[in-house]
Amino acid sequence: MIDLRSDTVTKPTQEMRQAAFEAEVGDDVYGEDPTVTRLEHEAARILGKEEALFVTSGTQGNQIAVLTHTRPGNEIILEENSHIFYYESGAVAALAGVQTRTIPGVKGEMDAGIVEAAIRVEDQHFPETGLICVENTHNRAGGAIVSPENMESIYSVARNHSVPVHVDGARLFNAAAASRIDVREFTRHCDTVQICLSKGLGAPVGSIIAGDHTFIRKARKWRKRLGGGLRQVGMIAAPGLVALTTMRERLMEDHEKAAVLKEALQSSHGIRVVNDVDTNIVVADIKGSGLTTEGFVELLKDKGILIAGFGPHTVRFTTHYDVSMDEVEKAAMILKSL
Ligand code: TLP
Repeated sequence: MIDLRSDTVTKPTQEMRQAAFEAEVGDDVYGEDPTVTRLEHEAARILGKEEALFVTSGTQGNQIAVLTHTRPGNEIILEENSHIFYYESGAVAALAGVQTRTIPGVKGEMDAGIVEAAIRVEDQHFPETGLICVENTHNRAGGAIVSPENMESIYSVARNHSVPVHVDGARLFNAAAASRIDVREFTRHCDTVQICLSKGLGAPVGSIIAGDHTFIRKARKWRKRLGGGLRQVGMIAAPGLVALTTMRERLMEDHEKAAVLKEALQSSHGIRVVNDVDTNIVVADIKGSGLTTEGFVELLKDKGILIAGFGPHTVRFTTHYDVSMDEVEKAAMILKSL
């Protein structure tokens, strides 16, 4: 099977397995796991933040950020198709007790003027705006890159109103690789950031949240409250460290694979590519094929390709380390023959 459902399906490399096997460990709740400490220091350095914290997943990282930045009854501003709003099981309402104010984006980017207009003024009737979230790359916008300029304009507005900005950067390294700039060109325009080790970077488990010392101290407490304080966590931090230090450079290869799929889909009858394919995600409208999303997913499965349903008439192809260019070219041939 050529598995293009998500970059979350990657399995740990031999080097990651070896690193897990050999990891020096200790009880991290006592702050005694040298491997996770090394991972957190390295992550903070790469992301240009004072401190970082290892968390179990992207969802946990985002939720800890929302819990740390806000109080129940706050309102948070996010893009209307953002992962935190769309795919996290209503956690911000269930856990943080905040309400959401969604803003339509263009290719994942929110307009800073619209964000500013959505920030609440002081009035006894209104909730307080507790947080603005930006997603980069933007998953439902098809892995779209939110430019540093857009992030800067939103951060500037946010600071004028003393509202913090959190970036869901599950795939932020894809944005940096495709833009050929240091990831800090993005992270300097936010207070806190979450990055996933277990997507394009290929680690089996884990995410990082990063911010200033005060944020991380509070976030550590929320992680504990949520049951995310782990013990000999070096076992899974070690592959995360391999992912963070050795797998960023090669993300461009995934983008090249996505470009091959894009080209194939564009020449398939009844299929329309709807995103720009900035990075490793291709979204296709399959209405013209006469099939439902489920029918299309099944058809490709019968031909040896796994993809993800994305909407009533849309599907998502995601490239990653565990599909080779040969496999992608094979998938492209099949798609062209549809
Ligand atoms: N995205 C997954 C699914 O949940 C949709 C995927 O296959 O793309 N932020 C963004 C932008 C994400 O795309 C994801 C995962 C997360 C956060 C959550 O990460 P995990 O799965 O580690 O909780």
